[in-house]
Amino acid sequence: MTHNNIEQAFVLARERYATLGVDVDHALKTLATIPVSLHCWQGDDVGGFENAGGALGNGLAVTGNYPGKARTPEELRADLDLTLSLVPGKHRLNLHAFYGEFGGKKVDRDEITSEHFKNWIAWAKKNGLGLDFNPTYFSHPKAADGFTLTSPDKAVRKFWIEHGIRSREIGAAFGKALGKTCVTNVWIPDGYKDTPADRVAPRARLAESLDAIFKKPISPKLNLDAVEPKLFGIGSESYVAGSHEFYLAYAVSRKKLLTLDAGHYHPTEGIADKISSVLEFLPEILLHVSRGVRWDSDHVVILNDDLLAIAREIAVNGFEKRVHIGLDYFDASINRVAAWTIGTRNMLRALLIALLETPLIRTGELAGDFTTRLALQEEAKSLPFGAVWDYYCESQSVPVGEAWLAEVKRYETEVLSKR
Ligand code: RNT
Ligand code: ZN
Repeated sequence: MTHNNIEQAFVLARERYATLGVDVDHALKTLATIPVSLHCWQGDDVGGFENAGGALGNGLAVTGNYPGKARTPEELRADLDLTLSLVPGKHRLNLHAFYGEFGGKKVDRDEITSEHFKNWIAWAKKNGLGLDFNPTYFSHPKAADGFTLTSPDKAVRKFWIEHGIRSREIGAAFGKALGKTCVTNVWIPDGYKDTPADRVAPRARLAESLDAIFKKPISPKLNLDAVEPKLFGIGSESYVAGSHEFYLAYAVSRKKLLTLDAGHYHPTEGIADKISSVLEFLPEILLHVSRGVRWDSDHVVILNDDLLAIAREIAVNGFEKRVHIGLDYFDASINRVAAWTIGTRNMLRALLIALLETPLIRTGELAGDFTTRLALQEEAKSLPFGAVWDYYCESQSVPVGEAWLAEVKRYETEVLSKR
C-alpha cells in the first residue's frame, strides 16, 4: 500500500466515523498511551537462562519445535527488538525471574538481586520501555513435587518466600531505574492431580507465605504486587490452592492487584465481565491476555470476540490507567517473533476497535433505547476501523498490514535459521 492510499482511506474512514459522532483522532491519541506488556517467555518456550534450571513443568507445557528459539539473553533481546519495531506504540517487557543473567554461576532463586537484571534494565532504558516482573515458582528442583508456597515443608516454604521477597525488590529496582512502575505478579502452580482430603491447609499456608512475602512496604510508585489465580493446571486438575476465590479475597483484603488470565477459567468463561466487578473493589488489576483452546490456556492471542470483549471493558469505562495489560501465551510451533507480533498487534487492534465504537454503544443505552444500542453495536462491526489501524501503524513508523511478515521472514532467513 502506498502512503497516499493509506492516507486517503483514513480520511474517508475518519469522515464516516465523524457522521456517527466518533472522534477518530481522540481514539488514536488514547491508544498511543496504552502500553502492552510483552511476555519475554514467548521467545524461548519458557526456558529461562538459569544454569541448573530444571525442565519446564508444574503444569506449564509448550508444544512445537519451530527452529530459531532464543538461547541467550542477547538473542532474546534481538528478537524483542524486531518485534517491537513491528508493533505501534511504546510498550513494556514482562520478565520472569529465571531470565536473569547469572554469568555461568549457579545463583539459586533465593539469591537473585537486581544486579542479575542490569542488562535488561539498560536495554529497557535505551528503548524507553517499562519492565514488569514475576517470581519463577516452577522449573526448579524445589518445585518438582508441585508445591512451593504451600509446601508442608517449612524449609521449602522459606526458600520460596525469600524468592518472592527478592522478586518484589527487583521489581522496585526496575521501577526506580526506569521511572515507570513495575507490576510484580505471583503465580504458583501448587495443587493436586486428584481429590485432596484437606483443601484448607494448603490455602492457609499460601495466605501465610504471601503475607510474609508482602510484609515489607514498597512504594506503589516503584512496584505493585499482583496475584494470579487459576482453576486448574496439567497435573493439578482436581485442586489448585491459588484459586480464583482465594486470590480475589486475598487481593481485596490485602489491597493487591488481582491478575485475570483469560485462559484460567472454565472453557466458556470469559474474563471481560470480571473486570468491572473486580474494579469496584480494587483500584487496579493486571490482565494476562491469552487464548484458551480446550485444555490449553496459552494459545496465541487472535482477534476474536473474547479479546474484543476485554478491550471494550477497558475502552468503554476508561479503565486504561487501572488495567495493566500483559500478554501470556507460548507457541513453539510457529515463528516466535511472529507469535509475539500477532498477539500484540491484535491486542492493540482490539483496543482501537473498542475505542472507536465506545460512543456508539453508549448512546442508545443512556437514552434507555436498547433497540438503538443493539443496532449500532452491530453496525459498528463493519465500520472502517481497518483504515484507521493502517494509518495508525504508518504514523507510528511500523509496517502497515501484512508487511510486517516480510520483515519476520527476512529475519528468519538471516538470523533465526542460523541458530
Ligand atoms: C500459568 C500462568 C502464569 C505463567 C507465566 C509463565 O498458568 O498463566 O502467568 O503463564 O508465569
Ligand atoms: Zn498467566
